[in-house]
Amino acid sequence: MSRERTYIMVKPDGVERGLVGEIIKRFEQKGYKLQALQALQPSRQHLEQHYGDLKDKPFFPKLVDYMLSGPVVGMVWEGKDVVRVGRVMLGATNPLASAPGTIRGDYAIDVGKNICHGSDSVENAEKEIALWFPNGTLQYTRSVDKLIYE
Ligand code: RTP
Repeated sequence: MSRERTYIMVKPDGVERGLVGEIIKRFEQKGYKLQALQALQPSRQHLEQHYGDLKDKPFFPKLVDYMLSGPVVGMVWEGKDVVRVGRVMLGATNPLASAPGTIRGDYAIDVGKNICHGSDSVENAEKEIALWFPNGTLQYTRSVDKLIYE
C-alpha cells in the first residue's frame, strides 16, 4: 500500500470559525490516517518559506498577512492518493468555483478566506511536512486498514 502523505492546514479563518473538527472529521471518515496534528501561530518567516513559490504573485503580501491573522492547525494525513484526493476534498482554490460537498464549496466564499490548505504534489507535501513538523511524525499501523483497503 502507498505510504503517500499530505500536509493539510486549517487557516486562521477556519480555526476562528470552528471548522477544525469538521475538516478532521472528513479526512478521518474517508479512511485516511492521522500522523501529526498541531495548533500554532507561525512566524512571518515561516509562512514566507511555506508559500515561497508564490512570492512573486501580486496577492503574496495579502496572503501572508491573512495567514498571520491568527493560529493555524496543521496536520499530516497518510493514505492512498491522499495528495490528489485531499485537494479534491478541499475544493477549488476559489470557493465560488468549488463543488458543493467540498470543504471550500460548503463553507467559504472568497479566495482570500478559503479556510484550508492542501499540498499540491507528493514532493511538495514532503517539503511542507519537513517544514511544519521538523521533529517528524508518528508512524503506526492500524488494524482498521484491512476494512478500508482491499
Ligand atoms: P493552498 O496553497 O492554500 O492550498 O491553495 P492553492 O494551492 O489551491 O492555491 P495557490 O495558488 O497556491 O494560492 C495559495 C493561497 O493564496 C490565496 N490566493 N489569493 N487572487 C487572489 O487573491 C488569491 N489567489 C490565491 C488563497 O488563500 C490560496 O489558497
